[in-house]
Amino acid sequence: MLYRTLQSFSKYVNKMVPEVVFVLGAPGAGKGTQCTYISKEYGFVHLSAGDLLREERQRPGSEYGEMIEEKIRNGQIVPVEVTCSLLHKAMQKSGKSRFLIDGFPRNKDNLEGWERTMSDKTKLLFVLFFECSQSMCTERCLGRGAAGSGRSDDNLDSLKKRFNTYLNDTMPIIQHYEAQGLVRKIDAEKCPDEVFEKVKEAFDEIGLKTIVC
Ligand code: UP5
Ligand code: MG
Repeated sequence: MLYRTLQSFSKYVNKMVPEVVFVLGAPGAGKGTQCTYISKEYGFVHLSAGDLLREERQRPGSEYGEMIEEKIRNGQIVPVEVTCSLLHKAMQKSGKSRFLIDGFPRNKDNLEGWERTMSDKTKLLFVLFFECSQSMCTERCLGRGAAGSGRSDDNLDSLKKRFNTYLNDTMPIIQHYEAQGLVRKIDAEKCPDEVFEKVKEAFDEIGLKTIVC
């Protein structure tokens, strides 16, 4: 009897732990686009670390605004204390329990900061890794810039820096998770719908169900 009660209590507690999927890949690989599809189909809350930082940059009176702008324009990574705190607040505010964390963790500082402050409060389900060539990603971001994205980093100079950071700092993080068998690699060079078909396979593989409307 006691064993059963403890078992159902532990199931209840486990259910309460927020579940997280990290979404990584080069600048312009399609992380944001695919997260929109996933959140519609699987009910995850999409939290883009880049979007949260851009919002914080715009917030009147933010003590981090200038620092964030400089880092973003130069393709450098904002200190984890700032990003993690924005992510944590957004998770709490949502009141939900399943999150796609888009574009994070992208260096050792991010990884260590997350592990220090968030890993015991969350459960990492897996890491989605969108693989796309530098030339295709650059073309996509420049296209988005030309179409009026307003992003201060959608230009050739920033893109070169963003790519250097991606190769030097983010790839080792992806390899770190790969060594733990947590990475689902997706060919992101196809059209968005075809990419999403592969994403769905990854979600189905771990038994995540689509939302029934
Ligand atoms: N597009 C998308 N998919 C396509 C497809 N399959 N076929 C053809 N076109 C496709 O897509 C980019 C463009 O490509 C769009 O026009 C889209 O329509 C098209 P998107 O889905 O936006 O790609 P995404 O991978 O999200 O590209 P993004 O530019 O957002 O990636 P980044 O990782 O560079 O940007 P992010 O916003 O995450 O970070 C920006 C900066 O913030 C970083 O460089 C860094 O300075 C800072 N940052 C931190 O410091 N810490 C963090 O934790 C996060 C960010
Ligand atoms: Mg994005």
